[in-house]
Amino acid sequence: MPHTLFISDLHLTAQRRDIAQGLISLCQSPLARSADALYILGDFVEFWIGDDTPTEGIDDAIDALGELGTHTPLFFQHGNRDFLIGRDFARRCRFELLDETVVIDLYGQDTLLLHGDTLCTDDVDYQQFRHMVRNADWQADFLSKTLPERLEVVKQIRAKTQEAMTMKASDIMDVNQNAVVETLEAFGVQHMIHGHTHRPAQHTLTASGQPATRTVLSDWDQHGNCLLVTPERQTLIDFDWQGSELAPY
Ligand code: LP5
Ligand code: MN
Repeated sequence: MPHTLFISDLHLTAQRRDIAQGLISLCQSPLARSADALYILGDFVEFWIGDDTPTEGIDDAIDALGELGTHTPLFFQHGNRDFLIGRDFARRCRFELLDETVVIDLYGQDTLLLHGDTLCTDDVDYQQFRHMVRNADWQADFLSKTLPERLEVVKQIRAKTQEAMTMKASDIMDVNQNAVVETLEAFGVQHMIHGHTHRPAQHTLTASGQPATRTVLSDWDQHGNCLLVTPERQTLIDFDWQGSELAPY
């Protein structure tokens, strides 16, 4: 059965060896090795401060992904944690870098793929922050710093972010429904898959006066997760770190 897989929000880090094991299990699964493609829709790692970011402690998982890439086409979209992933790391992982919003033909259904943070338009503070850190000059200045300096900047930003998030209502850190519909209509599609919000679900809505769907991928804090798409259906699969639930496929 032809199938395509989608994952996001692993937040891979040396401090979470269970998540690394989950990715290795997925990459070694027959499901992944027989897929038409695997798409990673951002926040693959906990943070990325340039392609010289140390990867000790997760090298085995990264190398498992790169090995999967010799069997299965891999695609990657930046998230708000890893928008600095560049060509060197992409080459190591054997994934193709995608634009931040793309439309793919998914078994005859044009489907919009994006990380999802741009849909959280009620979070004005975040959107202003995003505008700053996505600026090419700002990034060039940041990347010109030494690794220790960049690590210190990220530490400061994470502290400020976590403090800011405690003051935010939960709903402003979810997508704005108008932004969802406007984005679908702007691209002239009826289907969307994204991550970022850590609120996995398969939503139905209306866009351009027609039925539409929005599928939200799960984060990997408690378990592995992938969206399995076949010509017939979409299924969000939670799996344990050994990938037990992937076996029947
Ligand atoms: O990441 P998550 O899901 O916890 O929260 C996001 C938004 N926060 C961010 C910030 C990142 O987590 C920071 C770590 C990224 C490191 C990799 C990039 C390193 C290179 C560039 C350095 C920045 O994305 C959070 C949203 C939340 O999603 C839900 O959508 O609410 O947004 C915020 O909390 C942002 C704050 O509201 C405002 C910004 C505060 C920090 C400003 C410091 C600027 C000083 C720069 C120093 C040079
Ligand atoms: Mn995110």
